[in-house]
Amino acid sequence: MTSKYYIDLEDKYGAHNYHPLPVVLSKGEGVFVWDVEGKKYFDFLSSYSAVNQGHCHPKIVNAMIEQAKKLALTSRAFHNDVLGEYEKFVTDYFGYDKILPMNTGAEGVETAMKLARKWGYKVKGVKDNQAKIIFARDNFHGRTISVISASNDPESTSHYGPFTPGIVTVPYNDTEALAKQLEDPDVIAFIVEPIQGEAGVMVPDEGYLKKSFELCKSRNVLFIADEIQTGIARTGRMLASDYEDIKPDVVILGKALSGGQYPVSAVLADDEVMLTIKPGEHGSTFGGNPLACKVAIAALEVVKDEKLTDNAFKMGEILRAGLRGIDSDMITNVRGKGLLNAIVIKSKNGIDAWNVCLKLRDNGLLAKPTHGDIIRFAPPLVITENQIHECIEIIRKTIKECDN
Ligand code: IF1
Repeated sequence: MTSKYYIDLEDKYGAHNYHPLPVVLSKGEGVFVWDVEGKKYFDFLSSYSAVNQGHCHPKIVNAMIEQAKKLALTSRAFHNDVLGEYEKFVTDYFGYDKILPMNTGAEGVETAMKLARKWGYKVKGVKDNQAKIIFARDNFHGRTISVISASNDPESTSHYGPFTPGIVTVPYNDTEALAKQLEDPDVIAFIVEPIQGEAGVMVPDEGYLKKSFELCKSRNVLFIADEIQTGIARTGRMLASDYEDIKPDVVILGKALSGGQYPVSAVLADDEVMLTIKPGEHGSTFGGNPLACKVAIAALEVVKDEKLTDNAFKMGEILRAGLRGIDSDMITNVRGKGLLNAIVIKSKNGIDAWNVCLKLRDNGLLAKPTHGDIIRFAPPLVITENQIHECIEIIRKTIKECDN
């Protein structure tokens, strides 16, 4: 069957809620994916930073298969012999008292919002139904109604109202605006991405996170980091928050927590916050299932065993230097941290970022444009130095083809 066959099937039987690059993948291994015609590509998206450990990492696949043969799901009505082991492992790994396991990123954010409200009423003493959560503008935290209630992107929000109340927004990278909102005693949390992914890999000024954290602390407000995309070695630190030596009150993880092998998300917090949620008040059929737990342990072990944090940092420096060395006025900006990067494309001869991505595809590298003019470059963190150089050459050659 050809690519066209599969694309037509999706078009006919699937909801039209995506506009994918026309390529149909059927196999992945490490930094590579293959399409149904057998063509091989470098994956420069990594499933939006879920596949940090590389596609189908044998250690993660093996953990999955072994557990799948034994016990996949108990629900939380009963205990299982893997959940506790995972909870100990992951809380030691990230240095928090407790974890609340969920499945998708959006659920993790929803959980953090509920947790923050509960803490606001039970510990901070805000009057019932008055709590407010601050978000940064241009955020992306997922697709559920409460989460899009914090969004200012019309694509995410229009015709999906009415929205969840108790949300205020401030400009990103603006601590003065944050300080002003924090004067409201009903504010209980600030939820922020350490680097805004969907906004186009917007890296804030150095010190922004630390200052924001300190402002929150001075007002008895929870600082909540959405590290779903930036966490688990992606930016060259285990968490992007580590760059500014802050320990968020609450951390939300997803994506690479499973190496992309299975939907696994988590909310981490210390007891003062986490123990405000009581039995029966929150949960999920699949959250913390034995399969997810084994996959996540393996995925986190791979990150340490293969020193992916260091590799992401080093390969990121080489990649950005290489991209900045491409002599073309079509590239107007190169930014990022570790292996979470983006270039900004100025259209030329009618060739825009989408066309550049089609040509990158033809030349063996897959990347996706966002906001019309930005291309994200985020390969799996297992990429080697030789491969990074090979990819810089593919990008250079592609830009040259577009730029004449
Ligand atoms: C899609 C972008 C990336 C996230 C952060 C929560 C979630 C995400 C910081 C929700 C999800 C995704 C989902 C994906 C596109 C994507 C994305 F382009 F929208 F911005 F990664 F860059 N917090 N990000 O980045 O996690 O519920 O999806 O598991 O197709 O919507 P989820």
